[in-house]
Amino acid sequence: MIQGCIFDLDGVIVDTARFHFQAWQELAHELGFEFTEKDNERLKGVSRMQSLEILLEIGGIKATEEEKKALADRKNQRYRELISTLTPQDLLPGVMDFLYQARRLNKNIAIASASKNTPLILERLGLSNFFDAVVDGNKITKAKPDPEVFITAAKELGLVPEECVVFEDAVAGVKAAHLGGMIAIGVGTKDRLPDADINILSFQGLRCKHLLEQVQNKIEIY
Ligand code: B16
Ligand code: MG
Repeated sequence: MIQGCIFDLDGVIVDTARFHFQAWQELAHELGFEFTEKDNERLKGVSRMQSLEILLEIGGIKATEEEKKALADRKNQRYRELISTLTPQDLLPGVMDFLYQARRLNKNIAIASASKNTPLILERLGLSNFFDAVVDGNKITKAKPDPEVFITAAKELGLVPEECVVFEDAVAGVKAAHLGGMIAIGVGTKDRLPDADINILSFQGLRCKHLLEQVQNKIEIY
């Protein structure tokens, strides 16, 4: 029986991907190359330093460890400037209603994000004390697709992985959920997230009870 819902943050609760994209793109321009929205897909759910590695590979740029650290810091400073403009209005459509439905069904809810900026984002959204557990890039050492972030979240909720369902918008995140032994709900099309057990396009109008029944059916089939 599903007892816990674990939500990725960026791209699931709030659309911060456009800010990550803007900050990485500005860095690419400073370094003298183009970085497209399609390139940005490869960075979703991936840690900051891994994202930088991908960006430098796209630009064909070599850098020392020290230079990489400085570049990542520069991007993060810009990103924090951009996310400081977030307000509760920036929650993705239907998210708040869905979270309240989960609460009414007595489900535990957690955030599991690769982002070290999770505390600032939750504060801007007015959700600092809303979740039963928050596991983010400051608490974990292994980035998605490693399941560490989801396994830790389940543990903090006092649940076993089989009792949890994960909501994810990134390919690496869906893989991490599966490696952790959890059902993955892909927030995005089947085209973009082909391995998700169930795909939803948004939380708008979504009935939590109905969705969890669908999840339960999947578990029984598997
Ligand atoms: P930061 P999620 C991920 O968050 C983002 O999808 C990814 O693009 C970003 O590089 C990563 O967080 C690290 O973020 O630089 O803020 O620590 O999707 O796991 O919530
Ligand atoms: Mg995400």
